[in-house]
Amino acid sequence: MSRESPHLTASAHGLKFAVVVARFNSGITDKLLKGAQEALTKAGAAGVEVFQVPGAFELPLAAKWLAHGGYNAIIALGAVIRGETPHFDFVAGEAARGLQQVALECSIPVAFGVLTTDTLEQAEARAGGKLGNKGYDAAMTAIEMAHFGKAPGK
Ligand code: INI
Repeated sequence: MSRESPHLTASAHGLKFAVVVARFNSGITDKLLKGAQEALTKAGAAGVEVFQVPGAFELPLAAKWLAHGGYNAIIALGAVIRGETPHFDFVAGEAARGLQQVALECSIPVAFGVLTTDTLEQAEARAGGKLGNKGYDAAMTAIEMAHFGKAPGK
């Protein structure tokens, strides 16, 4: 669990989740996936399906396709690490913008578990290292928002 997790302890009983994970920087994203799966298993999720895409740029379209798959929430995982060109800004920016767009247009929680860091070390610290696991945190956000989505009068 992340040291500074803002999440309530939640049960995920009866809830189904899609996890979509980018293979780019898989040394990091594999750990984010492990964290997300740990959170969902601990919370007793009724169903978890994992899908892979090449990179973070592909996450929004995959999330959009999954938005109508009967899931209570989607968890998007990726790692965008700054290089020497502006490529980082396009990939990270479009991943964030696109995932939020899917959430709002399709009315489904899409948790943003995409690391955007300057260095590999910063990513490692947030993927099961000394700063927790943002995949775990994203899954906890998805659980909380899935409950919110089922709440009467929302
Ligand atoms: N994709 C990532 O997920 N992380 C990165 O750090 C990254 N960098 O640095 O280039 C990256 N690029 C690939 C991108 O997501 C797309 O897969 C590619 O542009 C094809 O659409």
